Amino acid sequence: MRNKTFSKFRIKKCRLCGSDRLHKFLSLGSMPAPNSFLRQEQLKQEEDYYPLEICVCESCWLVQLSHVVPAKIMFKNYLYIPSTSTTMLSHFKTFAQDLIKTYELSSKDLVIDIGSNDGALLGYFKEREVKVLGVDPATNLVQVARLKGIDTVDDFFTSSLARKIKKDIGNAAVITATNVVAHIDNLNDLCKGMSLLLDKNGVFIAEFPYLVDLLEKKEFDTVYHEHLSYFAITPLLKLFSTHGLKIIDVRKIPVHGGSIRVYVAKKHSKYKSSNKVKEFIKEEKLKKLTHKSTYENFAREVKTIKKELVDLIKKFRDEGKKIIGYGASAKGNVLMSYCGITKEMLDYIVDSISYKQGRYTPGNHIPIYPESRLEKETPDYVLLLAWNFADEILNKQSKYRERGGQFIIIIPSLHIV
Ligand code: DWN
Repeated sequence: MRNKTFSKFRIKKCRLCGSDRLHKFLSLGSMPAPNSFLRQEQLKQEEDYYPLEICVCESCWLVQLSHVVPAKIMFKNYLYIPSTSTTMLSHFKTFAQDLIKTYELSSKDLVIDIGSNDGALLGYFKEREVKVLGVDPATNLVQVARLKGIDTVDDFFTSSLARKIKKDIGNAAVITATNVVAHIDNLNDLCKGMSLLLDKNGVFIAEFPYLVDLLEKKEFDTVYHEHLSYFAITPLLKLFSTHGLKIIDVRKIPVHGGSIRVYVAKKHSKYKSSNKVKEFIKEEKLKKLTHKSTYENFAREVKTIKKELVDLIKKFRDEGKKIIGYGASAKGNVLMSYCGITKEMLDYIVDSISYKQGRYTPGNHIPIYPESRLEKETPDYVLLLAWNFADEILNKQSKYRERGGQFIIIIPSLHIV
């Protein structure tokens, strides 16, 4: 079955500063969009492949993808649902409670969540009587949010939508964006919209994977078509200041392999920038994020990991061992595609999300079953494709491990537990 490869989506300019000095440092090959899981009847159809390459802008040092897959293809029907993980649910609950306390939010205040998914985060504000509004383009998830009573706009967040919300509903005391800013192509329009919608002393809080963690823990499989940007504080300072905004605080958070939470306010708001911002900038200088060699070294390390993993799986298969995958994740699809892991190497994958069960992974067509299959079978090894939930999953599968089953974990280094 032929696969159509789209190289036409290559960018010519940096999405943050417009420079054309884009230095490509790693190519992971071409592969389907990472969440495009297939039904049985689609297996014989042609799949669309998109180049997955990463570059760094030598002007503002934003790390970004070299190709942009149209957002409608990736996000109109979306299968990433963080609320399926207890780790993420408790993360959202603590996050919401912390914001309500810090900014003394009440029923008079409006909180808007950009990329609100199934409304899980906003639900924690709503239960405390805070006014909420979700914005998300995934029609399948917007329906779920609305059924939970979370008002949600079924669209991408843009400055024109921000203008409409401001006119129809009013300004926001808080705007949140968890794992969505990295997915947005037009960062300048995002800032314009956010600036329009925030109260004078309003705060925008965004969470996204942190570039330093990606580089240091070699989390190359978090590079996929959905993540257009890989943020550090250095380029973000420039982005926000261009739009009359300032970073007032930064925190490191453990989710998704190491993320940062950035607090942004209007330049003339009552909030002052904390020293944390300067500390992050100093740290990033020490990590040489504005040196091309940093990215060349990362690319070399990734190629080593690929070889180690493929050799290990081939060795186990030659010994007649049975290996399956755990967590039909976007990152897992990138890992399998880049390392050439086929359905002959992994018999099947188990996953907790009902949307994904009964479907097949894009490209290599490995079947996905419910986790309960591991109660009945004991494959010799499980390749943990959702390593960001290692604790939760290893705990959940203690019985499989007591029966002698072992997990192969690749991040931050290849090891078996
Ligand atoms: O930005 C994004 C990152 C944060 O997450 C999204 N664009 C896409 C998404 O990437 P992902 O698909 O790699 O996400 P997850 O949430 O890391 O995928 C985990 C997978 O593992 C899910 O399909 C659910 C599954 N899972 C499971 O089977 N049992 C997860 C847990 C916690 C479990 O116990």
